[in-house]
Amino acid sequence: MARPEGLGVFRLSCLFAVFEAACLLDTGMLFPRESSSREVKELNGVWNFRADRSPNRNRGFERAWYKRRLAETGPVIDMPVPASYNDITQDPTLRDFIGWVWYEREAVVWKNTSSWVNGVKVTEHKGGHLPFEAEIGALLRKDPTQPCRITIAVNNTLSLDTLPPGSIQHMSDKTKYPDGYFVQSIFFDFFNYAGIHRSVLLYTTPKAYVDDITVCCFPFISGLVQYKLSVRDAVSATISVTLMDKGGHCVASSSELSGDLKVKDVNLWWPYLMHENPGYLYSLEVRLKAADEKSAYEDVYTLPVGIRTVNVTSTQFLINNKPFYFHGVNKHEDSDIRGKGFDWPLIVKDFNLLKWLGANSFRTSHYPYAEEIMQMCDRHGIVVIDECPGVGIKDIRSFGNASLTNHLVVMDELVRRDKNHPSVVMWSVANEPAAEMPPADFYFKTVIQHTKALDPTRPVTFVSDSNYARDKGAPYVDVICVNSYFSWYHDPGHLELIPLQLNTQFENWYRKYQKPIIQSEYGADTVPGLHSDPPVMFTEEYQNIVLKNYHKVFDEKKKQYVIGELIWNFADFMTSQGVLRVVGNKKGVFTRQRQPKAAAFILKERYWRLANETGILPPWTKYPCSF
Ligand code: BDP
Repeated sequence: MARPEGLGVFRLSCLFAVFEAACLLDTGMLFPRESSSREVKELNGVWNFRADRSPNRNRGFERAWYKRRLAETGPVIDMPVPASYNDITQDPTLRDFIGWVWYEREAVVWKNTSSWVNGVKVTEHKGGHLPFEAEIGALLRKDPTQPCRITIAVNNTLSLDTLPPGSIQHMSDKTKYPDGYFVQSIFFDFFNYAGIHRSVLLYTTPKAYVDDITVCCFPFISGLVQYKLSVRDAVSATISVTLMDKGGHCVASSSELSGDLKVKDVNLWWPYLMHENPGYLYSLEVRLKAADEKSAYEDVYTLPVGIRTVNVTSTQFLINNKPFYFHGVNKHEDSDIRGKGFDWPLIVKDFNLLKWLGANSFRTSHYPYAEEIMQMCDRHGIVVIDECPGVGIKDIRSFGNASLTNHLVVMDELVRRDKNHPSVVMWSVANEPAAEMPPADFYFKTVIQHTKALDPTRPVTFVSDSNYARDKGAPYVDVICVNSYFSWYHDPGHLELIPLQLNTQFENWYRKYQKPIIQSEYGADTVPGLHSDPPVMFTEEYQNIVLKNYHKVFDEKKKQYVIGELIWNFADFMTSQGVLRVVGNKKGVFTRQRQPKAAAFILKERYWRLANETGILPPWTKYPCSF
């Protein structure tokens, strides 16, 4: 579509990971949406690709591969976007590649408008899983015949300061390793997939535009939405804010940059299985009109808004002032071939499986998931514990100032991206850090307090390993999340010990902190089709008994202060190779191909029963529902 010259601001938005980048934290990060004033173009598809295999992995920069077509500086292969590059070819060295890889494609921006000045660096971003964007309007030149060339360099090298941390080991023993040999050590249990995992979008706004919207609902106040807008490049602007219900009827409006919208007879946002109409979303339409000496500008952005409150007491988690029990899963962004690449068929299948299971929640273990997934959660009423990539913080050098600063920036980015999702009810700042290390206390106190200051409306947690010291991080959080693997990593094979050990775990944590507790992980590796009675480890029967023994204790403790249970894991997933992993982690209740193991049926029975027992599940959705 043609845009009148001078009105367009073009932005290249990468909803993915990786690459060093300067992302100004004072700008908004609204998901690019089309409207009468905005256009969005997906740059997904097949890109040209080359891994920089030079010894220092730096040839691409030294020889300025971005200055010309990638195919002119060396061989290229086809690479789908979005996808991890690791499992796309038969080449084992690409699967395990560490360093810079280069992506490139050409795109016609919009018919009859300008193309980009190729080869000019527009942005860089540090850290994966969170979006970044660059304004490229200034680089456009009037040459409608030339498509623009977009080059993106991506690097999966981790350091002790990155989130997650990792480290490179250079092997100097010439009797064992060839010259220049190095490996990357990681301290987390999933394959370090890399590449452009999420969509690359090009979008336009008018010159003056709505840059950010923040909506929030405060505990105990029903039907009140507080909002705040930030606008760019509008010297004087007229604002109109309209909150519309599903039928498009205005239920509240304002003409201020910030304020309260009070909704009468409000349709609250409810979790799945807690209400007959879960995931109710209003639309907040923001219209900005501005003018300068040259032109008049109008921008329109519509944000889905769910109205709900969240609150925590010493024994309960309240959504809309009603007790909410998390019966859900931990997930990974992971599947065959595409690795961590975003894939709609997979996402929709996973949501169908979640609903089949009767799961009302998940934790984004161990990094932020694609924004489209968060939008699905909003629409379907799936409650989310939103975790940052603070996984595997195990080395004492990862508790220094550089890491801490980076962790605070990542929390800024995560909150900025996900603050408006009603499905997000809690932030998780880390998974199983080495909390017994002395600097951990100051480190997590700082990160947790920072997160609370960023968003006073949501509780904060960090996920503890039951193994580790119990006094780091936990004093500052609102909800205690504990992972434990009784009869698996502790006393393997001794299923009979689960009730005693789990009971002790809960009692110890609650006695010390008087805060509600979520069992944020438990489970057992299970090779589908492997059977044994009496049960032995790795069989489907063993996984079943682990679950049942945990469930007995949950049933007792949920009468007191246990407010949720999240199985590890929703589906089997890929890990690095090692003697403890047989082609990945097999603790899924579904296989990696999303077929149920026997445990999935046990979980399904339980979750539907739990939903019924809360007494708020309306009769027309009673188990076995429509499945
Ligand atoms: C937990 C970790 C998780 C692992 C799991 C396991 O949080 O990332 O995958 O153990 O070992 O401690 O299966």
